[in-house]
Amino acid sequence: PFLENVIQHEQFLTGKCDTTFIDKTPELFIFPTRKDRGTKMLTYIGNATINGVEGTIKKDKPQFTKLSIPAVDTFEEMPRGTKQILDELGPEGLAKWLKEQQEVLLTDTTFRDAHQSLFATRVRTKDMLQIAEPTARLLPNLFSVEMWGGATFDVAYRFLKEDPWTRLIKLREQMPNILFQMLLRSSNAVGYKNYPDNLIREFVEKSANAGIDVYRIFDSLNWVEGMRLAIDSVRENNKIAEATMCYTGNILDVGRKKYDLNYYIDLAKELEDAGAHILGIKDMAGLLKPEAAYQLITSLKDALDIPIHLHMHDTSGNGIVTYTRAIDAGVDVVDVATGAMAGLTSQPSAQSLYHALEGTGRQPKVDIANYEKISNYWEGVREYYQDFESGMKAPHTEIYFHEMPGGQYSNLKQQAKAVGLEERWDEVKKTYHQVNEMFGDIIKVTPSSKVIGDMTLFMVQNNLTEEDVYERGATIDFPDSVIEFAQGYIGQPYQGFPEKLQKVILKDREAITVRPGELLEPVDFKQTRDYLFKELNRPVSSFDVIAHALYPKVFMEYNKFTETYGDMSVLDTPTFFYGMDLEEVIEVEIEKGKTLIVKLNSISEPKPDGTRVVYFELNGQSREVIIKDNS
Ligand code: 3PY
Ligand code: ZN
Repeated sequence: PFLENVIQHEQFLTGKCDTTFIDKTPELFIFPTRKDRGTKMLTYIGNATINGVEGTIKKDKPQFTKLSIPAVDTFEEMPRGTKQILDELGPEGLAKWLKEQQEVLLTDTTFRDAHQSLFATRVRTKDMLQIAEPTARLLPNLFSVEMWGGATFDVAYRFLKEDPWTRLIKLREQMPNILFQMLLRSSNAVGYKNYPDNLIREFVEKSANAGIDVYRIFDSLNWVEGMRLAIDSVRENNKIAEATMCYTGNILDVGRKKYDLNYYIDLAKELEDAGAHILGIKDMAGLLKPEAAYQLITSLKDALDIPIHLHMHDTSGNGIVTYTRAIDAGVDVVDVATGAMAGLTSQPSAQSLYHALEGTGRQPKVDIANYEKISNYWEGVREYYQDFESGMKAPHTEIYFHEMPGGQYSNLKQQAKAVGLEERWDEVKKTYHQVNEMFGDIIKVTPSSKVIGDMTLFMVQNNLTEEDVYERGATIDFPDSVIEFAQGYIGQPYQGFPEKLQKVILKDREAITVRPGELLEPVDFKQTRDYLFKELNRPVSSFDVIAHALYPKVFMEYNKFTETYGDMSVLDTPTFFYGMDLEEVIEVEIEKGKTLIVKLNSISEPKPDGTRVVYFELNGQSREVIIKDNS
């Protein structure tokens, strides 16, 4: 609106105006009032109070218990950790050091995959920051903290209305001693499609500068060609390339030949040759059974020189057994989550594993009492996010049948609910299995899992059988992600596409067999920066430019939000999700040393136009905001 007001008007600029100009163009004289920070924030709180927040259940603000933040001496010197080892020895030196350790090392995923898999990636930076320094001080022997990448990037902008780069930078300040790890979807970066090569390089360089040390790099079809650029970029930045193979199927099932032990050994060697400092094994659904883990790790230890890092989800309830067998076989690092954020679709519990390894000689060197303190904190925080939990209450061994990744389960369930398929969830899971077979039994992890998920919902919603797809395919408009998959835009599946299905989906479209990134125009960073500067009317960082290149729409909407309401990452989480109770008083530190005290006094009945007046006190002064009641 600023750009359209009177001083930009052509006629005004020529100077040829008399008073009729005002009469003819009254709209030019409506000037937006610039709201101050306090009013913007009150508008957000008023809105959350009256209308609720997307994804939460509209209800009175729940009463939460006070969080238990472990006391640490912040004046003491920070204990040394793996970050110092990397800085001193470099990535090769660190990998060598890792192989020499007698005990198994731990990656803690609480800041990333645990909440991605338990409650749709909703943990806000504020809740991480309060426990960051205590974690660094109380658990300095961790191998790494996985705290970025995967879905955290998108969800931060889209739903939490906060900047993921700020999360990285602030956490880094608080945790200078432990390696920071992220999940990088190779040429899909932290998105769902292929991006141009220069964007991947820029993303790796800038995230490395901002604090990422270990990159778990995977391709959603285990297609090594799709991973080379990411591996090379990480190496060029002198960071740790953990090239990763995704585990699917079951190597113990002799009837299922596609992904057998040899498949994984060959793939691992290819990744080592491609420059991996560490081999990652990513069991995104939790399908690796204990004996399979023993055989796999034993063979890989024989075949490779680099250390091995195992990641899994505990959906089946067998996670600790799998880990203990993998540790017997010599795995170097495993992924765990702090107890209160572990189990089910998340990672196995750090504390459970610690106790399970007593007397084995490979028990991790962590202070278990400290882990319990950290876990207590998260137990409280988890309550804030109750509305996003998937509802899974006990282990699901049916995972071995449908093979859905931990991170997808809660998401797909939400999506199914959104399109009215909640009652047919069982059918959705069965169809998911069937669609995987139709697609030739593919690796299922973001974004290939999304292809299977989208096709599944599409078939269930439209009551389509497999035969229908082949017989009536010519008249069916398949979901975009399915078409892109058939076109080769997310890469080449192992042993190729099933031809008949590919033809039905493609119709007269062409499929590619080269790396999609080769065909994409490079991003013009300068042009993006100029565009953003003009649009946002504020200084634009390299981080903004990358974010816009990755998700233009989400990023612009995020900016619109902050323009309207300000930076709401400063609010406590209960207020962010549920607004305020009548008579409640909260304190909001909007910047260091600057705190606003907010009291909600009353809310008027709706007026005929559907608006309500919300009466606050802000630092003792009355303030009112007008909010449209959407109910
Ligand atoms: C992601 O890509 O976000 C995953 O966690 C896949 O398992
Ligand atoms: Zn995972």
